[in-house]
Amino acid sequence: MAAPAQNLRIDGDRLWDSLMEMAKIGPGIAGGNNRQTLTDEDGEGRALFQRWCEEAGLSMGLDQMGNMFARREGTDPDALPVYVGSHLDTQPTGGKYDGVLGVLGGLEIVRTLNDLGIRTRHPIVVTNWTNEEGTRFAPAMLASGVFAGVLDQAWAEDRRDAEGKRFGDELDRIGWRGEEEVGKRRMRAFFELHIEQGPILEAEGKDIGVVTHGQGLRWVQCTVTGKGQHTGSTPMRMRRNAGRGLARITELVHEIAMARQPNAVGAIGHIDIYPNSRNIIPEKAVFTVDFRSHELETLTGMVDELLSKAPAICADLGCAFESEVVGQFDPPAFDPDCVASVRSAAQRLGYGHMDIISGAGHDACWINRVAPTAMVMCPCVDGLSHNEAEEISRDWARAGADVLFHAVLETAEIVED
Ligand code: HGY
Ligand code: MN
Ligand code: MN
Repeated sequence: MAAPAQNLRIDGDRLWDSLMEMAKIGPGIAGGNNRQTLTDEDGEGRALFQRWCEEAGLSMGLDQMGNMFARREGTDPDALPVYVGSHLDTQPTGGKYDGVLGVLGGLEIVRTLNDLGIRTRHPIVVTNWTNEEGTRFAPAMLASGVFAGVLDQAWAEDRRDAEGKRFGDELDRIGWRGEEEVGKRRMRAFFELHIEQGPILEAEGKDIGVVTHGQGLRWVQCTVTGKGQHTGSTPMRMRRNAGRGLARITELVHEIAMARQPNAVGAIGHIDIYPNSRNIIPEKAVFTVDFRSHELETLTGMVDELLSKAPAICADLGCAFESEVVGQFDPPAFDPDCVASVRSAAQRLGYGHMDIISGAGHDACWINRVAPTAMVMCPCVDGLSHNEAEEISRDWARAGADVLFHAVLETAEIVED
């Protein structure tokens, strides 16, 4: 298959305008977005994406987990489609680009092919995966995990948010559950464009990250149980303070990751204290440890060390300790041929690029189990993400979408007139 011509480029201004338009839906309080999965705002964002897809002549498929599949026909209807996409849901204090750049970058490829009248042999399908973030309904990458057959659909639909609302009920409530069975689609390949969400590309002065691998992840939800008592009248020696267990385990998690540098990270991002009253000694602390590494042995070693030490720490405080793994995936290695098409696209287009390991999890990490998959990354300012101040430049968005365009086009095969 001949490589796409060097002058084939997407319309960076149109992509940027679409990003800004989508960012108006589910605005945050500090310039970013709060468009959490299966909220009304998520429904609005889906409707806008659907309208844009229909305006681009795409036919929309929707499966039972709310995954959206907007299809542009190829000349060979039997050829497996090339999928391209990411997610439209955001963190509660999310940015405008995490996930959205990958979905709208895929749409921009279709818009450009329409403008240029280019036909491809393989169909192209632009995808929005439901609940990539996993912040309202754990775990992350929930619907792509069901699609890849690694997560059970009934289990996924029973996941509950902090208010006890059920995933399946919320999907029905916003009206975005399709009839299509999940995971029956077969793909020629899947490509995902995503901001790096880390500082490496910007620091190295590169416009493109060629993602060869991803980090594996373990989310260990811990429960420390002590005794709720009066903060004023209870003698110190009688206290069983669950908050102290949280504090000591927070430090332990940091030490476990620091002992494995540079190939490990660990932190506790989700914390609930009960009853969370100013004058009651914390009775219970529920929190999630987030460990990551691209080395499986390092990742499992961190979990083992946590679970070997945490019970004794809590016992010493007169508290009980329980844990449950609520999210996990092993370190993925992406498809060498797809990765090569990303790398050659960056070279052909003259963008500075480097191989990189993804620090964050992505839907591509699961889809990599069922189809040849690769990712394209662009920098973000100061490496900041999962923060409303997340920012990228127009040039970075354009570069990422150009490389995505060429990788998709090379795989979907241009049909010469
Ligand atoms: O948690 C992650 O890595 C992804 O951003 N959901
Ligand atoms: Mn993301
Ligand atoms: Mn994210």
